[in-house]
Amino acid sequence: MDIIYTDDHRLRAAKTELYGGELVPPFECPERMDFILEALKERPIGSIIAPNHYGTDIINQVHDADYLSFLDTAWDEWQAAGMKGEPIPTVWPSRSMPAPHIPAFIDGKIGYYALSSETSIAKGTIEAVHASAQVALTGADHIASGKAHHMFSLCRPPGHHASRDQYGGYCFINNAAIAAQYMRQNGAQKVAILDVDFHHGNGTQAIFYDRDDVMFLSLHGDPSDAFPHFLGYADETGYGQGEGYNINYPMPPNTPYAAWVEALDQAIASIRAYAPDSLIVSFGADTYENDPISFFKLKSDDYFDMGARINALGLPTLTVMEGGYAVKDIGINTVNFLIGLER
Ligand code: 5XA
Ligand code: ZN
Repeated sequence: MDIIYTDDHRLRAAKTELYGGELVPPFECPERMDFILEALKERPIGSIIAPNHYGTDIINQVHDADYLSFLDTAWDEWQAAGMKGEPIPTVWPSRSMPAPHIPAFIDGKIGYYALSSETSIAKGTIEAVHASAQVALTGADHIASGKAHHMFSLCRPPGHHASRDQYGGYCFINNAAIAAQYMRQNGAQKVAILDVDFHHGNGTQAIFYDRDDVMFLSLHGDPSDAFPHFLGYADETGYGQGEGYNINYPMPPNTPYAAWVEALDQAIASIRAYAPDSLIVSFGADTYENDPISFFKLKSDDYFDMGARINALGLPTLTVMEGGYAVKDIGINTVNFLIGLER
């Protein structure tokens, strides 16, 4: 399995994350990629190749134009307003303000386009975000063109929390969603996205919620206890044409692999019944027992089995990197998954 990767992710190097009432160094940091690359060097699974460039057509189909132009200029506008630190939203259109205008001033705009407050935008963020999107599109192209049966898009920043017009949870452009849209436009009639990151992929769910050509299945920490809190419940099953094509498996604190894998097997059975042309796995290693911001109890060896079960579907599969913050072990766990996937 080849790996798509670019060093351009390093352009995203925010200094601050609002966590536990304090400004701390972001959990989502460039070192995450270094540990994965190191593990891939120790246990090679294929070549590491640079992304191609596919422009912005597909990105424009998945995200709104006003949101993308906000991302383009947010850092510069924040600087121009004379702000000292990194942009963190302080006000939102709340339930009592249901039809918000888009404010002109950057402080208001950030509140409009952010879904959460941990994700600081910094100099270089937008460049890294677009590079990450091209990493996803390159992986999608290799699968859609039949050049490869398995590909790994080593995306950073991640994407699954980004909706059509909101960023947050360290995500800006939804890499898995643009990969699915690319595949749909390049031969696939049906695509399934299986999200095994600890957090619910609220952005991916929202983007495809009313569609039956992209099925979305997510295994995650129960949103009643875990970020993103306001989406990811089991009764969210799709809307209109999309009814029945969204499946959530929320699970409680301390879930071990033995329980988690029962949900995985159910998801796999649903994917088999859907019979997609290709599969996208939103992979996060934050299901790991030592992840600092998550609460599942998966062990390093469990990732082999996870990969092998998904591989048994026999589908052309693109794995897209999402979260995982136990940086010392993120490489081991990710490579275990990828090796399992090729078993
Ligand atoms: O998959 N999403 C993440 O790992 C980010 C969660 C951010 C929580 N504040
Ligand atoms: Zn996550």
